[in-house]
Amino acid sequence: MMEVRKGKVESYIQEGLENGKLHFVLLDPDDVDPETAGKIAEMSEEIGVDAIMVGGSTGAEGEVLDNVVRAIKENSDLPVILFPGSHGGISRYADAIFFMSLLNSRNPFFITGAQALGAFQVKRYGIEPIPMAYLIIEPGETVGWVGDAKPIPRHKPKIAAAYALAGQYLGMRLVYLEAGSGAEKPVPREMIGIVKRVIDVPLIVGGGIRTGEQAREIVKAGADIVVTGTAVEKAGSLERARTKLEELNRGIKS
Ligand code: 1GP
Repeated sequence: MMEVRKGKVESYIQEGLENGKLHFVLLDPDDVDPETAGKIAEMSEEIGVDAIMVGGSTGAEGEVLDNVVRAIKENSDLPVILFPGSHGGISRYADAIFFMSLLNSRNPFFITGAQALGAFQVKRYGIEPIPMAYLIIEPGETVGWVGDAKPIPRHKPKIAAAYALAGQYLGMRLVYLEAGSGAEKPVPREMIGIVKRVIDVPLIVGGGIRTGEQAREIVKAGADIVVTGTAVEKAGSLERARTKLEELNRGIKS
């Protein structure tokens, strides 16, 4: 894809989607050191990944977060999009932030509270905010627990669709279905299909996607953007991370 200009990450995503499906790699600063993050980002760019997301539910804050974002920026031209667990997950070195609301949280802090606490910082640093509806699907894993979500049952796709459409009507320009990082199984295909049929904004799906075949199925079901994290982060070596990235990217794009 083309180079991204500052403040243009959302249009980069939109233009990318005109030509096909996108693959975003999530790096959690609590799990990867800056050097490894830089190398994975460099590899990701070579392989054809479209953006790097940085964030996590625990410990992805302050200097630890800044150092990972800087290492990624130094080693690749891919846009870096923050994926914050709260207002602590903001780094001045990032290009954009998924300004997300965990719509099915029971705790207003994760729906509007953290957003209010972080808003001035986003403005001060000139980070591009991209409004996004964030929905936790069973099992939800750490983010479901930390975010005090009432995870949407896997066999209730219409509940997910209703929340997704509400998100769109509230003005959010992306919808993210999240099974939780490291989930045993990704979001069910039927749920992805029903949500996709109902909304008009791009659909992001992540959590538990480990193989190229799973990624292909997720795209076939209707996802526009696929997020992979654990499969790459925990590959065991950089060489294996490259092989895994290639496999996942092929699944998404072919
Ligand atoms: C988590 O959806 C992302 O927020 C990625 O999940 O780590 O399971 O790939 P995985």
